[in-house]
Amino acid sequence: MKFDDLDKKMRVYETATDLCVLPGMFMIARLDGRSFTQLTKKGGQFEVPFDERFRNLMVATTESLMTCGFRVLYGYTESDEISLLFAPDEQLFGRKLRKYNSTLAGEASVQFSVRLGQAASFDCRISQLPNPEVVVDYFRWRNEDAARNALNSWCYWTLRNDGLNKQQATKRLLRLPVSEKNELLFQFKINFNDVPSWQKRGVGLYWEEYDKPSVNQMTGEEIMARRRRIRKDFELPMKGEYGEFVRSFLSERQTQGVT
Ligand SMILES: Nc1nc2c(ncn2[C@@H]2O[C@H](COP(=O)(O)OP(=O)(O)O)[C@@H](O)[C@H]2O)c(=O)[nH]1
Ligand SMILES: [Mg+2]
Repeated sequence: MKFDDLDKKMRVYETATDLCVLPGMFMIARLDGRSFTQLTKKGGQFEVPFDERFRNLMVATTESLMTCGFRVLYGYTESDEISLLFAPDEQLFGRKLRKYNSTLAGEASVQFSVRLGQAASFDCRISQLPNPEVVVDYFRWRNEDAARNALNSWCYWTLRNDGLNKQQATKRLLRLPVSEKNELLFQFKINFNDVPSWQKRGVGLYWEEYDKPSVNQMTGEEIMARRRRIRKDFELPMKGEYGEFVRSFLSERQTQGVT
């Protein structure tokens, strides 16, 4: 069989089941570290329950995903996961799902591994959301997940540090209401309100404009040039205010401004 014929024959098997995200659907990617419970435990290289160096690795990985060719309006990271909201009219790779999943998982894995100095990998999935309200709900969901995780992790490690083993600490926390988890921490002189915001609410990354002093090449005149850069927000707003904050990334100005 000639190469062209063979190519045509085989290509079908690769592409016939390709799924593309429909126009008008909002795309959000979520990447999650694979077996990071083990990875973070190994060699006791990270502090529990939260470690700033680990957080910085996640933030740097999120930033690299926002600057690797996709039009990402908002990046969000908590624990070992990253969420990315794409511009609604993103056309890269013809909106082919497999391209987004594989490229983003590969990019996150390599960026995180290089910074950590050891192999680590991420999986990726794409949510296809029908309207801005669901986009807001998505981010409120991950935000709430961060808060729940933070409370549980703080309680768990406080009990472990108090001498309980894995099973005892887990059992002690089983079905314990939120108020009693707060109370438990309080008994150890930990006020959950005072726990750093990034641990409870995660970290947001988004584009901001700024004026950069430069020189007009034609006239030699000093001018201010409008530039864009990524802002890392370690103090995200809460509840309803967070909803408004997420909604603002879908405003016309924001969705058209990303390059
Ligand atoms: N020590 C430490 N571990 C963390 C930190 N953030 C996330 N992790 C770990 O990352 C894991 C993420 O949970 P999950 O994705 O469900 O677990 P996985 O399936 O093993 O990746 C948690 O169980 C923690 O062990 C951190 O700041 N410090
Ligand atoms: Mg994980």
